[in-house]
Amino acid sequence: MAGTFGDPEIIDIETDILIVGGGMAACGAAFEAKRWAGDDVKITLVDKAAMDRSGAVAMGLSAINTYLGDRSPEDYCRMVSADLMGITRDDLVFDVGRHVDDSVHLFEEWGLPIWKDKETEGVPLKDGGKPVRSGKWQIMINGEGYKTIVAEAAKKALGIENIMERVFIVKYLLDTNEDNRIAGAVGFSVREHKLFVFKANAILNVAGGCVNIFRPRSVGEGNGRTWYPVWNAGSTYAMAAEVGAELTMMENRFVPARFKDGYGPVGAWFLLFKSKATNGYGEDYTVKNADMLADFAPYDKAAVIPTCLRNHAMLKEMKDGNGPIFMDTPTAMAKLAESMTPKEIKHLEAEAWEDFLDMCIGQAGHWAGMNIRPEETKSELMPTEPYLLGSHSGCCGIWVSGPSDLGAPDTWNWGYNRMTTVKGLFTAGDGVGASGHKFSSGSHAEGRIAGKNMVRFVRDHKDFSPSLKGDIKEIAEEIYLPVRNYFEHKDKTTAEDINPFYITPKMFQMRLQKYMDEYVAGCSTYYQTNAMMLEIGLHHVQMLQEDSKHLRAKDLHELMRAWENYHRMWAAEAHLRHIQFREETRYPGFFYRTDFPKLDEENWKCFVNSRFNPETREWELKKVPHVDLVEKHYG
Ligand code: SFD
Ligand code: AMP
Repeated sequence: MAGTFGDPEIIDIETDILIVGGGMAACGAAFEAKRWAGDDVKITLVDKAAMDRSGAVAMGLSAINTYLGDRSPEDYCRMVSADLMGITRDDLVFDVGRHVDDSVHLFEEWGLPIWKDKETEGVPLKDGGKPVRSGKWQIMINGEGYKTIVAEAAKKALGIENIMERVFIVKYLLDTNEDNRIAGAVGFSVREHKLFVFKANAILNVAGGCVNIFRPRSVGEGNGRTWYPVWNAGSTYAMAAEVGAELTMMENRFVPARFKDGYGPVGAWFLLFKSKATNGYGEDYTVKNADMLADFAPYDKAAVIPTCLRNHAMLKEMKDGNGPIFMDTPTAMAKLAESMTPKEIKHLEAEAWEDFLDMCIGQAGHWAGMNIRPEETKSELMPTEPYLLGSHSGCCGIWVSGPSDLGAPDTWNWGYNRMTTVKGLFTAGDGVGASGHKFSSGSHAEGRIAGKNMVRFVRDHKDFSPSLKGDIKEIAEEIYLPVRNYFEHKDKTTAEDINPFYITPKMFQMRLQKYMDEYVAGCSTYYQTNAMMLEIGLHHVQMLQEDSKHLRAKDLHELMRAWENYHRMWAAEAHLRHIQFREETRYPGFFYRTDFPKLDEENWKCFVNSRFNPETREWELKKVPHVDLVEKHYG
C-alpha cells in the first residue's frame, strides 16, 4: 500500500493507561500513577522522541519558575490571574500550587542541584534549605541535566519494557459502543516500518504546546531556531480537538521578549541580575509608557506588570521608531559588582553564561559568535513569533474537570481531576487551558495529579472493553498516504522536491506560517488583525486542509514531519477561530484586534470554549462564565 515501502507491520497493544508524550507532565504522571497502581493496572508510555532529552526541557533549564516555599496557593492564584489578564481557573491553579513544591523536592532527591543561600548550603529544600530565589516564584538550579534526571525517575517507576520511544501518535480513536468515550490511539515508529494500534481504558494526552505555526523571526539563515521547542507541534490540541474534546482560551498565545536571534530567556536577567530593558535611547519603556497601560486597568495595577502589558509598552517604542530594544547587561553587572570581590565578579560573569549554557545553548553560541561579553556589551531584545502553550506565560489548552474540594462551580467538575470532556481522555502541562504559569515543576505536578486520577478512573471502569471506531486498514492507508504520494509521483519531475502532485512538509509548514503571520496577527503586522483579515486567513487555512491530502513523505522521518504539520494546522485553525470569536483586545502585546482595540470587561471577562464536532465536522464556539474563587486585589 505505501509505495515501495510495502505494508507496515501492524502491532496491537492493549493497556489500561496510555501516556502520550514523554515530557515533564508525562514523567510526573508515570511516576505518580505507578505509585497508586498495583500490578493490576498496566501503564504504557509512548514518546515520539527519547525521554532523556525530549520536550521543552530537552536542553535543560537554569531556573524552576514555580516553587511556592513560604507563599500560599491563594497568592499564586492571584499572580497567575493578574498575569493572564483576569481569566484563569483558580481551582486548577490552586491545585498545582498546593502540590508543586512536592515535585521540586523530588527533583532534588533525584539529584537535581538547587542553589541554596550561604547559610543553608547543602541542606535539602524539604529539610529547611533556603533556595536562591531569582524572583518571588522562581528558584535557581544547575539544570543542564534536569530532563535526564526527571526522565530517569519516570523510567525507573514504569519499567523500560513499558516505554516506547520514537513512536509518533497521529490520532486518538473513540469507542464504537459508548458515545464520547476514548478507546485508543494509533501511531507509527519513526525508525521501523511499524504501525502501533493501542487500546486503552484511559489516555493521558501530554504532547506539549505548539511551535512554528507562525512564520518565525529566524527564517532561511536561522530556520529551526525558536524559543519554545520546534518539536512541540500542537499534537496535544489537534488530537484532542479531532475527537471532540472541548478547548478553552485557544485565543491566548505567548509572545515572549527574548534575546534577539539566540532566543535566550530574559527571566534571570530581569529578576536575578536586576537588569533593565530600554529603548534605543536608554529609556525604560515600562516607566515611560506607564500611563498608556492604564487603558488595560485593573491589570496595569498588578503587583507585577502582566507579561503582555510589558510587551505592549515595548512594541510602542518599536512602532514609534525608538528601537532597538536593549537588555542593559553591562549596567546591571556593574551595579552588582560594586559590592563584590574580584573572585565574586568572575563568578558573576560565569553565572551570566551558565544561565544560557544550562537552558538555551544557542544564545551562548550567539554571544560567542558575535564577540558579546555581557559585562561590556548590551544585547538586543525582540518580541518573538507567537507560541501556543498552557504551562508557561500563556493559557490556551483543553477544558478539564478540576478538583472537587475547592468550591468551584459544578460545571468545572465532572468526576475525575484533569479529565477532558471526552470520557477517559486526560491532559496536563501544556495541555490544560486557563491555568498558565505552571512551568516545568507545575507541569510535572499536574501530570502527577492526572496520573493518580487515571488510576482511579481505570479501577472504576474495570469492565470497559475498548472497541475502536474506524477501520484500522483504512487508518493505516491514511497515515501512510504521504509515502504513497511520494512513490507514486516522484519520477514525474527531475527535481523531486518540485512536483505538482505533492507538497513537501516543509513547504506546507511555510504556507501555514505565511497565512498565520500575515492574517492572524504575526510579527509582520505587529501582532495586529481584524475580522476581515481573519476571514481571509481562515479561508487559506481551509484550503491548506484540502491540500493536506497531498503531503508527501520520502521516508519515516518526513512522515513524522508531515503529521506534525497536520497537527500544527489544526492548532492554528483553533487559535484563529478563537481570536475571531473574542471581540476585544484582552492581551495587548500578544495580539491586537484592531477592530476591537479595547479591553471589554463587561462583555468578555469570560472563557471562550470551542468544540469540533467529530460527527458534523463543524466547530462550535461559546462564552463560558468566569468566576474568581480567590479574591483578587489590584493596586
Ligand atoms: O527560562 C509526542 N520552561 C521553563 N520552565 C521552568 O520551570 N523554568 C524555566 O526557566 C522555563 N523556561 C523555559 C522553558 C521551556 C523552554 C523550551 C525554554 C525555557 C527554552 C517551560 C517548561 O519547560 C514547560 O512548561 C514544560 O516542559 C511543559 O511540560 P509538558 O509535559 O506539557 O510538555 P513537554 O515537556 O514539551 O513534553 C512534550 C512531550 O510530548 C512528546 N510528543 N509523543 C508522541 N506522539 C506525538 N504526536 C508527540 N508530540 C509530542 C515530546 O517528545 C515530549 O516528550 S524560561 O523561558 O522561563
Ligand atoms: P522568562 O525568562 O521570560 O521565560 O521568564 C522566567 C520567569 O520570570 C517567569 O516566571 C516570568 O513570569 C518571570 N519574568 C520574566 N521577566 C519578568 C519581569 N520583567 N518582571 C517580573 N517577572 C518576570
